[in-house]
Amino acid sequence: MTKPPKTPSAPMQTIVGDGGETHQTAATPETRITSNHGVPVSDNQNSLKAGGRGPTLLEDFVLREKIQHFDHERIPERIVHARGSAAHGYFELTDSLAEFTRAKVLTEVGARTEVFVRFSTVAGGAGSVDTPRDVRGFAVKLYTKEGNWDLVGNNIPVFFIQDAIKFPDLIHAVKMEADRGYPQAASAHDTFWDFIGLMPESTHMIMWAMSDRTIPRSLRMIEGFGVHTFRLLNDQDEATFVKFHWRPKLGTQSTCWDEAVKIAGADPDYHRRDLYEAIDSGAFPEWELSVQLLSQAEADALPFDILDATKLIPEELYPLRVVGRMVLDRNPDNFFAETEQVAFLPSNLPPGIDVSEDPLLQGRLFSYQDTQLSRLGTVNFHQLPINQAKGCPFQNMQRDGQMQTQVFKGRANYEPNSLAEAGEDGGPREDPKGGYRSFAQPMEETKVRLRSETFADHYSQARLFYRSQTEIEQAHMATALVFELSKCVFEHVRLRVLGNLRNVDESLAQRVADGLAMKLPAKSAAAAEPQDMDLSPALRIVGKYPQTLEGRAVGVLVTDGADGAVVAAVKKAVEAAGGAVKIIAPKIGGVKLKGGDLLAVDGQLAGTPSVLFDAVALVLSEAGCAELLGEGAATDFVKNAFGHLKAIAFTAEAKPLLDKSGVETDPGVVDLAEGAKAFIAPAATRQWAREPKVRLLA
Ligand code: HDE
Repeated sequence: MTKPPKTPSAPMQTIVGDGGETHQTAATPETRITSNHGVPVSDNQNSLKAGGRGPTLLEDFVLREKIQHFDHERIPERIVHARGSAAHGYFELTDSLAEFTRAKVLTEVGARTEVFVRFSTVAGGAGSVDTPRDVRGFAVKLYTKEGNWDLVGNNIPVFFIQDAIKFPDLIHAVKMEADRGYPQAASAHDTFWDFIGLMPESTHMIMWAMSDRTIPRSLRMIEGFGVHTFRLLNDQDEATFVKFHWRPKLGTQSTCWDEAVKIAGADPDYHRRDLYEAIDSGAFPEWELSVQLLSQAEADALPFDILDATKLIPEELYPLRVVGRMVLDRNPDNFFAETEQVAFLPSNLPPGIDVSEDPLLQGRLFSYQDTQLSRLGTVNFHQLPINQAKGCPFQNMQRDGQMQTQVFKGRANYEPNSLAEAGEDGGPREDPKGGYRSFAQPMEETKVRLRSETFADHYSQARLFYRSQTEIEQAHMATALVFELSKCVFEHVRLRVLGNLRNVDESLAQRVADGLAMKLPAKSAAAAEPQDMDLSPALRIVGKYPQTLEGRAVGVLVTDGADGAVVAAVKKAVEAAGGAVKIIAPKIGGVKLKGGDLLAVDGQLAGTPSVLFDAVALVLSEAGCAELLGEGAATDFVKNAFGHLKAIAFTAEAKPLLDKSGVETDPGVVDLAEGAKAFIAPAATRQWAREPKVRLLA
């Protein structure tokens, strides 16, 4: 019998046993680590080596399995909408649409349908920041009783292009430039504006993209739109056109551009964290689902084509009918398994909801199924828990494929079959009555590659959007255009966009030209002469959102020696109004208040700038204030709060810091001697009247 060889002695040192790692609990047969195949692992700290100093042995299957699995942890990120954040919740129908549809999710009042919602930016990679100027994706998976319904929308009701065949070009143009690999998550560069200038159909979407809608304050404060016109089909298979809208309970709210840029540095996960923390704290975000319904005759009477995704239907013409509400009340347990692996398909539709012939939607019906194959790697991606139909069984004769997790029994893998006659299970059958039926749209056309003439008007709705905005919003749009075009190196690119803008509104084009210090070029030729439409105030956001502290956060800057009673009064008033309070101080360990009490601190001043709050209060001691006068983070805290049009409350001791930070008195600058309650109304909104004093707008 051969004896096991002794560990060969190393010339310098022999390492045996563990390296001093601490394990807080001892493993039991139930809690011990195993390999992927169930073999218990004895040592998770040391690989198997020839002696303490190696080399490592190929035989170490525990090491190999662990490393190999790690090597393959990433899957391809989404080609667009790569960066996203998601949550679980439910949809509850409040008004039946039974007259128009047989989809149970839209006819059973009071019934709750589980949902999973993923919000996203479009252009940046999965690791990019949350606050670039970008469209936000708003993808809702409703696990209905009749199969999954994916309403894969955006926070803007129109789109850049009219035909799916242009999508790869649009995305190539907006993403990082091909040779240099930048800019990341930004449309402000030559290739994007080159494409836009050459695609007048994008002008309406550009108006929205340059508005404050693309720099949202929170994912809880964005609208969602189905964008395309869909059809509802009732029991008699009669069709009604429908547009879907999600409206946030907290109102549509945005940041300031300068603020969004600074948030990107202060907290790249600003929106993800905000959503997670809100749900975690029980402040569940909520949206109303509304529809606009139109008959074929009503659609025909509109001055634009409802199959054209660059057009919206003004609410003033077809009011929104509220039919339900959606509440997000649970965070994902695992980001990868849920948020990353969720696969939305615009082709996921329950019986009673049908597509239209919108050429953009038609392309999407192919793209999403296809993209999952490269992202998730198998036709069986519908079996992943997050993608599975939950409201009903799913069964058919589709079999096998990579990562098949279902174990099918019996021989019935084809249909029709008569196996039941021999006493075997024959499997599921088609259901002509309850199954999905498409609208019987009459068709007799010539095969062409053409754009319908009814899609030719590219400017009327761009004009409608711009002219319907408040003055403040118009100034922001003009300023955003100046910013973006200033980042374009090619003069001809800027000129072409300016020529297009003249078709939208001459004064807008002039403002942008002035902001660029360029001469206005000739107006571009328009495929159809733009028309003046009745203004739609519903398209504004300023002045529309509720003046409330709900969903808002107030940062209270406190120093040693500050008056605890004032801090408590501010906290009480803010919380009573539905807001959240965070205490900010120079040091994270706590603040020693006047009288000696220790106040817990949520954020250290240098790492918690005022851009992270909707309003701020300065509760300082005289000595604390004197010290902060020499701290750039403190003056930035105040200066930025003022510049970003936020309410600022202060104690008398904080006055020198206000002065040093250039704060001028206005109704949003509140002396706490007037009582904490005086701070609440200004804190519930932005101080728009202050803007001309702090910023030169185009
Ligand atoms: Fe998408 N889009 N898209 N899109 N889209 C994707 O699908 C595509 C469009 C939207 O959180 C991809 O699973 C084409 C309009 C959202 O997972 C891809 C066209 C609207 C999301 C794709 C469009 C959207 C996507 C990438 C032109 C608003 C994120 C990964 C015909 C109504 C969903 C994936 C999520 C994702 C293709 C245009 C919204 C490549 C070809 C219009 C919210 O399939």
